Amino acid sequence: RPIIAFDSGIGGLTVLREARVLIPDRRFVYIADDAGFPYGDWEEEALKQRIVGLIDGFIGKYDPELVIIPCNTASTLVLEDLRRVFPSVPFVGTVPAIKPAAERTSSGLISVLATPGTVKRAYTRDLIQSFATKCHVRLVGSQSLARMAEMHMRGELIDDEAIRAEIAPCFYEKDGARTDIVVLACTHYPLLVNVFRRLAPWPVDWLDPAEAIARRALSLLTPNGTGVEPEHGDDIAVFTSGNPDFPTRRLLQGFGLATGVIA
Ligand code: DGN
Repeated sequence: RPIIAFDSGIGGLTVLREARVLIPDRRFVYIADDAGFPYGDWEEEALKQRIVGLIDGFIGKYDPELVIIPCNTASTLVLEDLRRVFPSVPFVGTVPAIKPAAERTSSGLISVLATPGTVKRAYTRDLIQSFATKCHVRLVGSQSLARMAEMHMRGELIDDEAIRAEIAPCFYEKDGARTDIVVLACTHYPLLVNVFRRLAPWPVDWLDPAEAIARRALSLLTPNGTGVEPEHGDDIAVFTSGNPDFPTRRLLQGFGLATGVIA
């Protein structure tokens, strides 16, 4: 039984990359809802129905051992519904890493960089209330960064000044202190982290939750009795709801992922 990973596009590959390292003895099915991309702009009820419907189809087809939702915009909206609708399937979500950021910050000033959807969710506000009341947390919603991450991965040119403008609000000062952690609360953003580092007005810790999510997924699996790892090239299948040429084999190879079946 495979592990399903589901995102609106290629952002979830940043989590899949870690999951395949920690969990080499499982097959993965990666689903990119490219036709629904970007999720940040969707009306909440419509997006819920779309995601539950798509996941339903793939659960029926694959009978997965576990489903990872490496997408903050989806997880902060629909994780509770998914657990209720599919009670026998374990789900691992991806939500803004506000708790680890609050534990780690020295200045007490944190920013959360996410899609407009994640920024406005009650779930995100609750995380701040529960774990970061001693810190100052600034939520920064970007309309365009996820799209720019997709362009960057396709080898298209992206504009430094446009990116600089998107990340600029993350950097602020208060009582002589300044932001020291920016939470990457959209799985697309680690794809741009080197660009962020280059353009940042000062160095910060860019918090990427991918490894923590992979660890959580591993902790929910029962050990593989056979101990046999899937054949290289046969351990991942990729599905897109959009243009079948995308994600491309080249992109997967760039991630160190074996080439997949694109259907
Ligand atoms: N990668 C998704 C996330 O983590 O929120 C969202 C990308 C998008 O659809 N804009």
